[in-house]
Amino acid sequence: MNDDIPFDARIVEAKIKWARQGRKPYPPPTSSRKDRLPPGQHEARGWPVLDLGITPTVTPETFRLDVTGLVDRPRSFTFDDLMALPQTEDVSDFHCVTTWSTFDNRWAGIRFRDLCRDVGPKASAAFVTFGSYDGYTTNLPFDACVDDDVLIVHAWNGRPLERVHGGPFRMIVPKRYAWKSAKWLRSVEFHADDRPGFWEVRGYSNTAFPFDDDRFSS
Ligand SMILES: Nc1nc2c(c(=O)[nH]1)N[C@H]1C(S)=C(S)[C@@H](COP(=O)(O)O)O[C@H]1N2
Ligand SMILES: [Mo]
Repeated sequence: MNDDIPFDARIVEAKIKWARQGRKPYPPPTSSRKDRLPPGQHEARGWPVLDLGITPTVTPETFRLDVTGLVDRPRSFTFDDLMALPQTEDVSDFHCVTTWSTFDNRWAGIRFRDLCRDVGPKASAAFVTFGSYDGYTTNLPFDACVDDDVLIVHAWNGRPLERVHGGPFRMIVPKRYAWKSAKWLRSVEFHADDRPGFWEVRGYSNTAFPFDDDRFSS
């Protein structure tokens, strides 16, 4: 259970408790923008920071992204290697399980799909594990990762992605709760089998669909 990560136990214990109780952490929303707000969410002021209490220092010089597992061309990408892949922008909303959402985030980065073109996942690669510099992991089905809006981002609203938000590179997977979007991206591994990540083994939903209020595993 990632027991070697020196995470902040208070942060982790509180979230495990919610998962055990299977309860919604706060009352339902009163927002007028219900149409784009998933159940139980509210629009945050600013962009909150949420992680395990560890903020790794990763610079463009030291950054590496190791892509391994069921791929034809495994590769360790440098910062410049990633920036040399096709660049794109997308605007999306972001939903954290602790009930805050942020709207209209303008992301710049590389489509995960374009990274896949480079490494060539094998037909047997059905699941992906994202690994981070703080030791965090999260998992997704491969199919969920190749949507247009799934990006490896390096900028937010026209500015380089701040270190506290996972810079230099993090994942953004808008259709799932934010814990599926790994900050300080370090590795991508393709598997035939599903391997639950840090929160997924601690009572959080494996699927994590905000609009289904799909927060905890039953
Ligand atoms: N590496 C790493 N990525 C992570 C986390 C983490 O603890 N470590 N927390 C996740 C959770 S629970 C959330 S809500 C978002 C928060 O991203 P933010 O701090 O940029 O808002 O990052 C996700 N990605
Ligand atoms: Mo979260």
